[in-house]
Amino acid sequence: MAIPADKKVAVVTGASSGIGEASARALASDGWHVVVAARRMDRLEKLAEDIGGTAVQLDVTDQKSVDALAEVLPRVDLLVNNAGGAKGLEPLAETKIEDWQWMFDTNVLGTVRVTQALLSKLEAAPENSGLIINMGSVAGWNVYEGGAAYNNAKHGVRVISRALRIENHNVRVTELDPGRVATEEFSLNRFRGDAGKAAAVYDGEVNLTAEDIAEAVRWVASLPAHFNIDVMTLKPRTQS
Ligand code: 8X3
Repeated sequence: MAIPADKKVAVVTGASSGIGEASARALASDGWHVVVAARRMDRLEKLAEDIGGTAVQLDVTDQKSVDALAEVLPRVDLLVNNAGGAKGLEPLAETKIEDWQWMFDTNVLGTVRVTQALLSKLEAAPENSGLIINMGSVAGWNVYEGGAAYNNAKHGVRVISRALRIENHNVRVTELDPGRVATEEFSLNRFRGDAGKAAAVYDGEVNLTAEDIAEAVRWVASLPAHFNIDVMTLKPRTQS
């Protein structure tokens, strides 16, 4: 679907599943025109059809792909930098450098690339209402065994949120930091496709769902332009 110029436009990266998909659905139900962006077009097109949004293929690790996204957007009122993920859970001594590179390229540089490309459009939102929501993690506050690379990357996302807030007063910046959210793909990716290990993380636990996080996205995005939420930590009741 074409992107209307007379409706508030939200861009959600990593929208083909999990928190990204749920956020896109929640925002659409609140009246946003949602541009869903990710690599997997088959899933995106179905989602866009469901929510009356627009699907755009995006690889946040590829500058050309990010620039192409910016080119098709007549306006942007909200950017949800959600693309990212974890790969591996080995002790630092055994981590693979290519896993670090992937985690930095998606979580950190992906957030920077998309933010840089869309910032002027966000700045042009009416009455300085432009908003960026960065998907951080409790991993950006803590260090846990096997988390060295992912912890680093999510600490990096937090630095991006803070730097933007200091440097740019025309655009609001919120960081959402989820804890344990039962999202199959996140865990499968972390455990390199081992479905048993991926599921075991959530078994017998109280978990949040992607829809819980999407509810926070929807609420933050509904706030008036004078109101900025800096950081929200979102955890299931039993997660310390
Ligand atoms: C994912 C949450 O606790 O696995 O960002 O690091 S955690």
